Amino acid sequence: MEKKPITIIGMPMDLGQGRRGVDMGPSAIRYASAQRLLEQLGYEVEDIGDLPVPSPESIQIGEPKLKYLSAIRQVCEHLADTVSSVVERKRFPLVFGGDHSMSIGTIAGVSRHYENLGLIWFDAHGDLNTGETSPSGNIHGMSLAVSLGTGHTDLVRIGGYFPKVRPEHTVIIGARELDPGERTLIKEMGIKVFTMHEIDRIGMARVMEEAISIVSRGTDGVHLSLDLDGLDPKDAPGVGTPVPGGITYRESHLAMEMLAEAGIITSAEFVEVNPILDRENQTAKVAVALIGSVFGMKIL
Ligand code: B3U
Ligand code: MN
Ligand code: MN
Repeated sequence: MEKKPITIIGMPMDLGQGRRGVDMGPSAIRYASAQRLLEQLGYEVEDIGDLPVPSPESIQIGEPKLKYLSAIRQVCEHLADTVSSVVERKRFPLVFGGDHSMSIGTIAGVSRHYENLGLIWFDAHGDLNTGETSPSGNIHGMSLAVSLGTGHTDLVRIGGYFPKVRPEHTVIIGARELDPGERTLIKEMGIKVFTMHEIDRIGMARVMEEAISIVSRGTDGVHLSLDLDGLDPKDAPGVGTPVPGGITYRESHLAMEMLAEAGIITSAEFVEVNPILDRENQTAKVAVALIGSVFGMKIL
C-alpha cells in the first residue's frame, strides 16, 4: 500500500454531548504517541494542532432539541475547510476527537473531493437521530443522519452541498443501542447495519468482508469514522456513553487489519475519547493501537 503522508488534526469538541472531558480526547491520543507510531511505520506525519472550539460555559445552549447548534455549525465549517485543504495537499486527514458531532465537519471536508464517498461508521450507536427523534438533543447522536442529508438544514448544508454520502455506500458496525426514530431511518434509507448480533453470529472476519465490499462498490474513497464506544467498555472505558456487550479489542484490531489489507481507507477519525472517564489513558492507547493497525502495522 502506498504510504501517503498524514496530517493530524485535533478537534477538542465537546458541545455535541452532555459530559465534560471529551474535549481532552485529542491531547490524550497524542499523549499515547500516535505520531511516533505512525512514523515508526514509515509515514511522514505532520500535526497541525487543534482547531478552536468554544467551551460550553462561554456560549448559549440554545434550542434544547439541538443543543449548541450554532457553535457546532461554525466549528464544523472550519473543520470541513481544514480537512478539505489537507486532501488538496494530497495528504491523508487523520482527525482526533472530540465528540462525534465533529464528523459532520470531517465528512463535509472529505466528500468535497469524492464523487461517491464510502463510509464506515464504527459505533455502539446509530447517530441517526434528528432534532425531532433525539431523546437528548445532543448533536453527536445526529451526525450520521446529517451526513446522509437528514436533519436541521444548518447542519445538512455545511460545506454548501448535501448529501455528503449515500445510504448504499454506508455501513454501521457494532450497533447495540438504537432509538426508535433511528430504526425507522435505517429501514427507510436501507442502510446496512452490522449489529452485535451479526458480529456474534457470523464473526468479525465475515462482517468486514461484507462491509468492505459494500463501501467499495461504486465509490472512489472511503472514510472511517470510529467511535471508541463501539468497543466493549471493558476495553475502552473512557467514553461518555458506554454500552455493554461491544466489540472486543481483538475483533476491533482484526477489523482495522482487514481495512489495511483492503487498502481502501482515504481518511479517518477517532472520536469520543474521554480521559476524565478513563483509566490511565487506556482508551486513548486503544485508539492509537487501532490507528497502528489501520495504517498497516502487523504482528509478523
Ligand atoms: N442515541 C442517543 C445516545 C447516544 C448517541 N450517541 C451517543 N449516545 N454516543 C442520543 O442521544 O441520540
Ligand atoms: Mn457516535
Ligand atoms: Mn457511540
